Amino acid sequence: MFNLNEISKAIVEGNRDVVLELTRAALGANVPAKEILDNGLVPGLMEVGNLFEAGEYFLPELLVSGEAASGAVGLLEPVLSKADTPAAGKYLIGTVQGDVHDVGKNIVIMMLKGNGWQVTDLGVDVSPEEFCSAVGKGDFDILGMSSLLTTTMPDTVKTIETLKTAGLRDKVKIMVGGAPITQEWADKIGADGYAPDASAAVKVAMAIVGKKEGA
Ligand code: B1M
Repeated sequence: MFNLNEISKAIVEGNRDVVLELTRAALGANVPAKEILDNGLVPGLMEVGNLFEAGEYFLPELLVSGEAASGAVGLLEPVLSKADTPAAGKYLIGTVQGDVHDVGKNIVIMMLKGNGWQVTDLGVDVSPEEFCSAVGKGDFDILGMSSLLTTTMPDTVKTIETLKTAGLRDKVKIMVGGAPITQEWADKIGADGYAPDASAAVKVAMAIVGKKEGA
């Protein structure tokens, strides 16, 4: 049996080489990519967050652990993004302005792609104007905004307001997510959907366009 705790430990230690080596080994041992994420990478990052909050880790530690996790997520991409389902719809996504966290967003993207979504990723630190311009030019079913900081949550509202001003709010359904975001927040700002994690994001997206997962 593969010990995924070793991946968590290497994430906490910020040891990118070991994280990559163990992730490759886990994939080679046929451990499902979702399990590597849920029981290896994510718990490691959560522990890093706890150590940061406790004042034992600082920004450099967050950075190296974040980079190690991003590298491993890259290795899981071909597995998680492989879609054998019919086209589900078009999804535009980005991390809101002032926020550079993208590990969670990238996992959401992989899961969406793996379920037949065509995804356009605007990256991180995306301004309301950039979101708005992309919505105007494209024919997306859903716009998804990721926010990992309490200080950037209001940027989800700014984007919605900017879309309203441009007369584009009704052109697209809006989903929000990220650690500090809640269903209550989504309701308050008038978003059409909220998901606490990547698997739920796929379910919510499918429900929004009236399709079933894997259908
Ligand atoms: Co930062 N950071 N960080 N950080 N960082 C957090 C988020 C924090 C909780 C750590 C802590 O204090 N415990 C804290 C935020 C506190 C708060 O506001 N509530 C924090 C802070 C304070 C900061 C800085 C301000 C630190 C500083 O400078 N003093 C700074 C801000 C920089 C900025 O953005 N302007 C900062 C910087 C960074 C790094 C850049 C160094 C690095 C990010 C690297 C990267 O992303 N490429 C980093 C990291 C690694 C973290 C932690 C440790 C890990 C984040 C992560 O990847 N989690 C994080 C601690 C934590 O999360 N507990 C922390 C794993 C990931 C799989 O989960 O991103 O939540 P998550 O995504 C999930 C769900 O949320 C959901 O699905 C995903 C997969 O299941 N989801 C969606 C996400 N987006 C979605 C969208 C959807 C639906 C679901 O629909 C559209």
